[in-house]
Amino acid sequence: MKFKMILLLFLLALVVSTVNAEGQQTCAANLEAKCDGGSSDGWKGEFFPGISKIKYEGPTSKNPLSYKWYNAEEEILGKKMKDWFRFSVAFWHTFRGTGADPFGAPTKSWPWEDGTNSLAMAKRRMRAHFEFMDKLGVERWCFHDRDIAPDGKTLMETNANLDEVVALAKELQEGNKIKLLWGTAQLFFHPRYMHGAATSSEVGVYAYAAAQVKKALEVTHYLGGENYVFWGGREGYQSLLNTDMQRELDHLARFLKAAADYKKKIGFNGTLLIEPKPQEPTKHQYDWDAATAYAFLQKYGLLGEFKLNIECNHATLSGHSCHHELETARINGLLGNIDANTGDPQIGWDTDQFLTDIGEATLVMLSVVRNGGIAPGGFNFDAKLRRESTDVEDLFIAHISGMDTLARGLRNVAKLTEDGSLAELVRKRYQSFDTEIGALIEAGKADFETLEKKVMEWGEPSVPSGKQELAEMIFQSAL
Ligand code: XLS
Ligand code: NI
Ligand code: NI
Repeated sequence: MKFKMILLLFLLALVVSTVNAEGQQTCAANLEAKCDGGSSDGWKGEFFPGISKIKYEGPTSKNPLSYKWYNAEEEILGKKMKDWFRFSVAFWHTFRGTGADPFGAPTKSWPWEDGTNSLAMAKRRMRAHFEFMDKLGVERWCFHDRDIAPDGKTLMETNANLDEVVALAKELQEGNKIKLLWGTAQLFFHPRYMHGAATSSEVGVYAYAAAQVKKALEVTHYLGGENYVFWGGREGYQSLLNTDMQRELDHLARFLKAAADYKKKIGFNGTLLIEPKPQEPTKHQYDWDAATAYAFLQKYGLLGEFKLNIECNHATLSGHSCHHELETARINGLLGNIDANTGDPQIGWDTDQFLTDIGEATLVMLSVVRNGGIAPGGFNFDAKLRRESTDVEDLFIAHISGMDTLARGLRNVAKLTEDGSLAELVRKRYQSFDTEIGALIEAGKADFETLEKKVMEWGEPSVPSGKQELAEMIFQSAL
């Protein structure tokens, strides 16, 4: 009897330990633990056990882990929803975001993190990232070079680390049919970049940044990246008193031209994108907003080589709306990509929240639909969980919510398009130009004498209502 009991307990223990080895982590979820000495990433089984593939369940679903509005394969305005959006997960927020803020320590303790910045940890994180995208049903991702692999002691060692993680990412991309929307170089975190990268006052730093971008372009190309982003977080100034602004802008232009040349040299066909932002961390970033970036590209003969990556939170920081920035980019043929996020009207910095305002999402989608889509760009969730959101499932919920909000925006634009009255209101507003004299003006053939003659003939012009409230009413009725 006693023997039978012991045998039973032994068998039970065996079953439990096997299940554990197959389905759970094998490394402690903490601190200095390097359970396998760093040779492999030492994780077996799923990273997100208990979460299965997120499905479309429709607007009546109460399941937080389902799509209510985003139905990837559904056709809207002649394109599948997934092709309008080309959604992307930002590796830095989702897998490197710690919840720390200028006043407080990290709050996240994801089970797969061991507290180190080792190469083994980088690989484990990469595998968690691909399982996350697969379960979420998002087919694209974005990264900074230093998010995905740790710095080494020399540039050579750093590049070797990067190559090792990139090789794994390439394997995982192929296995999961996931693509790289864009890569970028982190030219703002390391102290060497404190005065800027391409606009640093130190020539050695300019050269270092060039070497870093060279490598980042190469790995982006190797991973089949569809775009490459330049966000000049430290390309700006804190004080004009110690800054030669003209020289710094000239250097920035030389740097971007060299990047465009190198892109061609290695046969990389992705679009180069500049991401405007007015400030933070600098007091004044040179690529302040879309119009400033456009003027810069024009001045330095770089139009045609670059497009823009518009981030909604950056738009509001610059005193514009996201819609304004998107329209400015669109009408100049520069709308390349969207960093889909939003800010907080009461907090003055780049809070990088997931977009949940349906009105804002509808305005964003108005521009995107007018542009005929944004491929080869996409919607990159440059957005992070709030510091207080600490469950693993929150990572899913946040992305689902952002995707559903934008999907509602697209559905609303389809309603507005079908209804047609908003477009008709705008058409009517300008119809006085659909005349002989209007056509002359638009063709640049109406001189001031001709126009003066017309005024003598017409007398005081009649000025009709702008119908703003009606436009707002039509817009609201689609939400
Ligand atoms: C920061 C930027 C950054 C870029 C990529 O404010 O949004 O995350 O998108 O370097
Ligand atoms: Ni961004
Ligand atoms: Ni940002």
